[in-house]
Amino acid sequence: AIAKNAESLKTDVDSINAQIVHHVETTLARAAFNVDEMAMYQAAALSVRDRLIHNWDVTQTFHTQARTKRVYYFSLEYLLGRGYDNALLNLGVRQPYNEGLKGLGFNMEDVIDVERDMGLGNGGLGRLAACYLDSTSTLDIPCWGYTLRYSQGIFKQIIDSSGNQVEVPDPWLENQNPWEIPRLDNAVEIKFHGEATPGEGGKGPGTWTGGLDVLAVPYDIPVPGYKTQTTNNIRAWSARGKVSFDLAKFNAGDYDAAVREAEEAETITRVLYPNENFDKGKALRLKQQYFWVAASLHDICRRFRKLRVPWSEFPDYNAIQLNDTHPTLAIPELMRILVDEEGQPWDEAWEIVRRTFSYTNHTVLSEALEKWSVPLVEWLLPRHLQIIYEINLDMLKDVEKKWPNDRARLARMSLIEEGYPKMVRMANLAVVGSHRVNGVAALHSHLVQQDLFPDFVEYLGRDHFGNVTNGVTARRWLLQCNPSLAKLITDTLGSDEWVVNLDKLEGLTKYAKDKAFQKKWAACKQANRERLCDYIEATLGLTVNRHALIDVQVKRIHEYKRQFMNILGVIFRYLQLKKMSPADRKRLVPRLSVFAGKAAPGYYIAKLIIRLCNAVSKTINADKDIRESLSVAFLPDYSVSLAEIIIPASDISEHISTAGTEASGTSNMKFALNGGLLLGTLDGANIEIAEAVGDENVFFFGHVTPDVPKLRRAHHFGEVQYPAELLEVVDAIRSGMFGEAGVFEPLLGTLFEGKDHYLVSDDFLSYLQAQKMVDEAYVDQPSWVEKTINSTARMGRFASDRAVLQYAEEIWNIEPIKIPQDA
Ligand code: 26Q
Repeated sequence: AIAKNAESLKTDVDSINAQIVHHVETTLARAAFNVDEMAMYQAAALSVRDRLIHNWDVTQTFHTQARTKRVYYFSLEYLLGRGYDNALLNLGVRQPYNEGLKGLGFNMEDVIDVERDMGLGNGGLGRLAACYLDSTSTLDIPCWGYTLRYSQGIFKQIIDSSGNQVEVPDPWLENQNPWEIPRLDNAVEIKFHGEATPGEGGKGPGTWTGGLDVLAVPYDIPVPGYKTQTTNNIRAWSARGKVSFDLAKFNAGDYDAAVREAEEAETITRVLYPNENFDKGKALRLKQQYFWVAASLHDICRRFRKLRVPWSEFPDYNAIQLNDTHPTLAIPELMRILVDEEGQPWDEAWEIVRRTFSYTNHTVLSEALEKWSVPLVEWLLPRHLQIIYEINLDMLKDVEKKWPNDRARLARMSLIEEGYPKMVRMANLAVVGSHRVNGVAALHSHLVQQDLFPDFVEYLGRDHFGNVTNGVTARRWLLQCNPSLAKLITDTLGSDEWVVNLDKLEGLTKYAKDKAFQKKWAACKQANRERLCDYIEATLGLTVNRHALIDVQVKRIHEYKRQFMNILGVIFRYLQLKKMSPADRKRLVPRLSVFAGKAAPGYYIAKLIIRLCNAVSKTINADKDIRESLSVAFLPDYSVSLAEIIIPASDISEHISTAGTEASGTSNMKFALNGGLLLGTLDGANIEIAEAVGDENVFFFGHVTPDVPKLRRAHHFGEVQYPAELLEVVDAIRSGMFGEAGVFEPLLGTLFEGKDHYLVSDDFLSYLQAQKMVDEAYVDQPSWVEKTINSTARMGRFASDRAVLQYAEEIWNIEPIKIPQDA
C-alpha cells in the first residue's frame, strides 16, 4: 500500500509551506535567506511533483492490476508549455499554494512566470497531443504518450535590428526539469544497420543481425487529470551511447574513438526538427523515428508478455494512435517483432498489426507528405525494407485481383514510388497498416478521402476512413489562461462543471443580451487587453492605444496561412488613414495588429514575411499622425505561454489560409472560446466553428475549396486581373515606404508571374471587405459583446474531451475506468 497520509501529500497551507521549505533546504540545499523566485518556483514545483508521482503510482498500479486496455499516443511532438500552474489547477490545490507562497513572501504570478516552457513541438500537431493527454487523464482513459526527449526543443526566436528572425538554441533542461522522472533502469537497446535475410517465401521469419547499438533511456512525464486521481504518462526517450561495451575498441587502445561513437549516438535526440508541414528527408530524422518507435514498441510488448495471453489478443490490450505518418515505421517494426521474434505466422501478425494501429492525417499539402528514399531505408533498416516490400506485394496482388490490368492504379497505390531513387510512401503504408484513418476537421477529412487516398477508399471501403474534429482543453485554454472570465462564467452558471463538460457553456446564451452581464464580460476583455498592452510595452517598448480593437494572427509562419495577406491589408489601412483628415481618422475604430510566429530556419519566403511585418510596424508605429488609430506589433518567440497572454486579449483573430490548405487549426477554437471573433476563410475547423456559434458571429471571406484549381490555372495562364488596391500596396512597398524596397522583391514575386499559388490576389478584395465589416460591427458595442458571449457559449463541441471520447468509442474501443477511492 502506498502511504496516503504522508506529510508530502497534505494540502493545508501550513503543510504546503513545510513541504516547500523542505525542498528548499534539502533538494535545493539552499539557506532560507538565499531564495529567489527561481528557487521558490523549483521548490514549489518539487512539492507538486511529489503529489504527481504519488497519483502516477496509484494510477499505473491500478491499471496494471486491472489488466485494462491502454491507448498509446505516438507523437514526435508534445508542446506542453509550462507545467506548474496547470498541475496546481488540475490537482485542485492552487488556492492553498497561492496563500502558502504569499506567507513565504512571494507572489504567485511572478513564481509562475520564471518557469520555462516545455517546447517539444512546432505548433498545432504538438499542442494537440498535449491537449489530448490532458483529456485522457481527465476522462479516466488509460493512456500513455510516447515521444522523444530532445535536448533542444523548438528554437528561441530573436528579431534582429533589421527585423529578421534569428534562431538561438533552447536548452530547456538547463535548470533541471521537475516534471520528468528518469527511469535509468528501464533502458532499451536499439539497433540500426546490419544484415538482414528475408524469411522463407517472403513470409517466414527473417533475421536481422549486427549493427550499431544505441541505448534508449526513458523519462516519464506525469499528466494529471482535472479533479481526478488518474495521472497518465508521457514516456520520452533519450539516446545514450554504449561506450562501456565497446571492448574491441578499448583493447585496440582506441579509447577516443569509442567515446566519440557514443557521443554520436546521442545526436539522435539532440534536437527537434523545426519544420512544420514540410518534409526534407534527412537521415537523422529517419533515425529519430525508428529509435522512438522501436523503443516504444519494445516497452509495450514487454508489458504485454507479462499478461501471458496469446499474441492474437494484443489488440484487446493495446491501441496505438499514429499522430501523422512520423511513427509509421511502427507498422513494419511490430511485424518484425511478431514474425521474426515471436514466430507468429505472417497473415496473423498482419491482422494483429492492423487491429492495433490507427492513423491521423494532419495535412493534404504535397510538400508535407513523408517519403523516404529506398536506399536510405535499406541502409538504416534492411529488414524493415524487406517487410515493407512484402506488405506491398500482398496488397498489389490483392488490388490486381480486384481491378485486373489496371497498371495506373497499381502505380498510384504502391507503397513504393517509382523514380530515381525509389521512395517509400509513408502515408500509404500508414493507411494499409491501420484499421482506421481520420482527418482532423470535416472538410479536411473529406479532402483526405477525395484527393489524397481515393484509391484506398475504393479498396478498403468507406468505413476505413472517418473524421474526428480537433479539440482543445478548457483547463489550460480558459480556466488557466483567463481566470477572470473563468470566474465570471462559474459565478454566472452557478457551477464550474463546464471545466469538464464544456457543453454547459450553452447556459451563457441566456445572458447574452443582459446589460449587467455584458458589462462584466467586457470588463474581463478590457483587463486582458491591458495585460497584453503591458506585455507589448515591456517587450517592444511600444506604447499602444489601450482601447484599440486587437486583431491577432499568431501561428507558424507559412505561405499557405497567408500572414502576407494580413500585412498587405495593414498597409492598405495605413494608406487609407494617411489620406484622411484627422477628424475622419478619429471616427474610425482604432486597431492594434498583433503578429507572432516562428518560421522554419530554412524557409526563406516565410522569413521575408517576418521581416516585412517588422518593417511595416517600424514605419507605422513611428508615424505620429497615425499612432492613435493604428499600431502593429510583431511579438518575438511565440510559445504556449505567450499564447496564454495573447488569446484572452483578442477581439478578432485571423485564420485566413487558402481554402483547402489548413487541415483544422486549433487556435481558432481557443480564440472563440475566450470571447474573440474569427475572421477567416472557409477552411479547416473554421467552417464547423461557424456552424456552432452561428454565421452571424464569424467574419467569413474568400474563395471556397472547389474554386482553387481553376484560380490556380488562371494564374498559370496569365489570365488574372490584379485589384487596384493590391497594386497600390505593392507600389507602396516598392517605393521604399517600409525601408529598403529591394529586399522584399522575392516575396512580392510570389504574387506575380503565373504564381500566387496561395491566391492572395484572388482573395484580397474580399479580405478588405471583411475587415471593413469588422470595423462597422465593432462600433455597436452591445451587439459586439453579445456576439462574443454567444461565441463562447456555443464552443462546447470543440473540447478535446469530446474529441478524445470520440476516438475512444469509434477507434480505440476503450472505456473510461475510474480509480476507486481506496486504491
Ligand atoms: C515531417 C517530416 C520531416 C520533418 C518534419 C516533419 C513535420 C513536422 C511537423 C511535418 C509536420 C509537422 C506538423 C504539422 C502540424 O502541426 N500540422 C497541424 O496539425 C494541427 C493539429 O491537427 C492542425 O490543426 C493544423 O491545421 C495542421 O497544420
